[in-house]
Amino acid sequence: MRIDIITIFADYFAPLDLSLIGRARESGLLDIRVHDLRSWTHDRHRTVDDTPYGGGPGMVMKPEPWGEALDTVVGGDPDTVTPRLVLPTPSGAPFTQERAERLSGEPWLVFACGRYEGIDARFVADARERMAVEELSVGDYVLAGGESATLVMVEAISRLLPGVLGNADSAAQDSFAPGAMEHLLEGPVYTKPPVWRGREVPPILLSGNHGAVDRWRRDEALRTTARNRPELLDEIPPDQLDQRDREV
Ligand code: 6GU
Repeated sequence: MRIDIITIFADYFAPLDLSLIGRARESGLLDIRVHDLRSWTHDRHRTVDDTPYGGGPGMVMKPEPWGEALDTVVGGDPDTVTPRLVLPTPSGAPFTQERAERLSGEPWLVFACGRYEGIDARFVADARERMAVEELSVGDYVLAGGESATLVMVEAISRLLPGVLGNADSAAQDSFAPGAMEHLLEGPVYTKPPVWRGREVPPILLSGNHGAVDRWRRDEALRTTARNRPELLDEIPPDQLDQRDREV
């Protein structure tokens, strides 16, 4: 997969050299290119923003650098694939695991990281004429810019690419992944030593009884969900709940 990121803070993306994503880039599974929006300005101050028409607080990002940046990154060849443009914004649709899965199937994504009060709407309208555009939010709070939201989305998408996770099974086991534990949050996990500061690992996890372990994990997932996200329990289709579930 190819991912282009356009930003005025290219240094913000240094973490993409590390860990899982760093290895995926080295192995060629991921081609991530970070671009400085200011390289498409032409004035001495490399201006990317201006005051909003209609008045009001803050600044708006000018359309010209964004338009030139997108033209350059996307290229002129109409025979090659066009990317999907992602606009991180608190006004966007919710970025969920389902969206991450869908986006992980795309060959090419471009993230346009806005700052200040956002990007001039004509840039978005112009882009929509040439490619699919998604405005996405990572949660109901306001960040200073799209950079940290882009890091979140790129990580969630990248780890779903075949070969990026060490254990091919681990993405399938995630909270929010489709399957038997869909709608449930994962419960507690344990590793060695068997006793730490007087606290034992739940003996069932040492029993070797896989059926009993699965049942215990489901019980704990139900308890964790009831405690932290009770509204998720209402999403579970009744036929996916057995008698034991209802007793937890
Ligand atoms: Cl994607 N951007 C900004 N600036 N703030 C946000 C957000 C995105 N998602 C939630 N808050």
